[in-house]
Amino acid sequence: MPAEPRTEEAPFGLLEGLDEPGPLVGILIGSESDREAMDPALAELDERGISHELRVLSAHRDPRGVAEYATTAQIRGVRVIIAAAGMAAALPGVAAAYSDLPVIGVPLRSSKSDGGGFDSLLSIVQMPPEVPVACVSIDGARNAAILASRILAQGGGYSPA
Ligand code: RP5
Repeated sequence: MPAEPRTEEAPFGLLEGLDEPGPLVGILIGSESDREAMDPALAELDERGISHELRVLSAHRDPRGVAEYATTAQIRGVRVIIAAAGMAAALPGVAAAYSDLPVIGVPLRSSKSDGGGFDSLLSIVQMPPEVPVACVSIDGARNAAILASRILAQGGGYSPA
């Protein structure tokens, strides 16, 4: 009797996207509605000649997609992740949970929220011990890119155990 075809999904992070070399900076946004707010980050990275990619991945609507991206980013060559989201901004924290890369969170002022961006700011800075996320100001896309460039400029000298 022939073997049953395997139907279960491959464990995320093992196969997805590994054949696609990555840039130095991976930018994640939680929604298409966040794209415009991150334009200054893309412009700054372009200005500095730093390769980057932007993916729309929601921590709440597509948690598996975020996990897949974060687990494969480093092996693809990504060295810093910038993650931007508004409202209950779980995206930077989830990226940091699945990757040892430095993650810079950008809290966004969503027009759909009454929180003025403070909701997102608090969501990003209140990470528990052992899962660090750096956080720039509300709508601080440009500073996130500048910080990423400074991290990239540091080179080696230390390897985590
Ligand atoms: C967040 O909710 C997103 O990052 C965005 O800032 C906000 C609204 O998302 P949409 O409803 O516009 O997709 O998760």
